[in-house]
Amino acid sequence: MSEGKCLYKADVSANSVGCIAFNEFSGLKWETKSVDLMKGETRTPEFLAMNPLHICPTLKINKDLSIWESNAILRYMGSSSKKAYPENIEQRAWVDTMLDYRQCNFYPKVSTVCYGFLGFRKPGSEEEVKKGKAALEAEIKQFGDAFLKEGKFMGGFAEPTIADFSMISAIEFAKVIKGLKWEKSVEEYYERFNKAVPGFAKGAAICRGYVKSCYDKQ
Ligand SMILES: N[C@@H](CCC(=O)N[C@@H](CS)C(=O)NCC(=O)O)C(=O)O
Repeated sequence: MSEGKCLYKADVSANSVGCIAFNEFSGLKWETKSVDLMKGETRTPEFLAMNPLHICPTLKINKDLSIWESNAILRYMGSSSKKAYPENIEQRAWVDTMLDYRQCNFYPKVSTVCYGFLGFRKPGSEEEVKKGKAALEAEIKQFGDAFLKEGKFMGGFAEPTIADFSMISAIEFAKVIKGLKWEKSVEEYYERFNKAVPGFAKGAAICRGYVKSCYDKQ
C-alpha cells in the first residue's frame, strides 16, 4: 500500500533509476510519477513547493514532508521495508560509507564525462574529455579493488544492499561511453547484480536509451 507516498522520478536520469528499481525490489511499490525534465516539470510552483531544489528523484512522504537526494530516498526505503539496509549499526555504517563513496567519488567522475554530451553543462575540450575518461577508468579500478570480492555484492555482502542500487545506476550511465576500460571484477559484479535484480534493467532501459542517443549524436 502506498500510504499516500509518491516517488517523483525522471526516467532519463541515472539518479532516479536506483530508487525506481528498489521501490519494486523491496516490495514497497509506492506510487510513482514520471516528471519530464525537458518540459521543465521540476520548476512548476507545485513541484517547487515540494522541493525548492527542483530535482528528481523526490519522494513525497506526506503533505508536510518531501525528501530528495537519491541516497536519502534509498535509505528511507530500506528502513521502511527493512530490506537491503542492515539494522546492525556496524553493517549499516559500512553501507553508508559505500553510499557516500558513490556520491562523492564515483558519480562526479561519471558526470564529468557524461554531462557535456547530455547538454547538462558546456561540453569540455577534447583534452578535458580525455582527462575525464582517464580519471573515470582509474576510479572504476579503485572501486573494484576496494569494494568487490568474487561472488559478492558491493562491500562483501552476500545479498544486494541499497548501496548496490545506487552504484549500479552510476555504472549504467558510464556503460554508454565507448572505449572505456572495465575491470573484470566490475563487469562480473554488474552481471551478478542484474541476475539478482532482474527488474533493474527494465527500470534503467529509458535512461540507457536516452544517454546512448545523446552520446551517438555528439
Ligand atoms: N544528487 C542528486 C542529483 C539529482 C539531480 O541532479 N537530478 C537532475 C537529473 S539527473 C534533475 O532532476 N534536474 C532537474 C532540474 O534541475 O530542474 C541525487 O543523487 O538525487
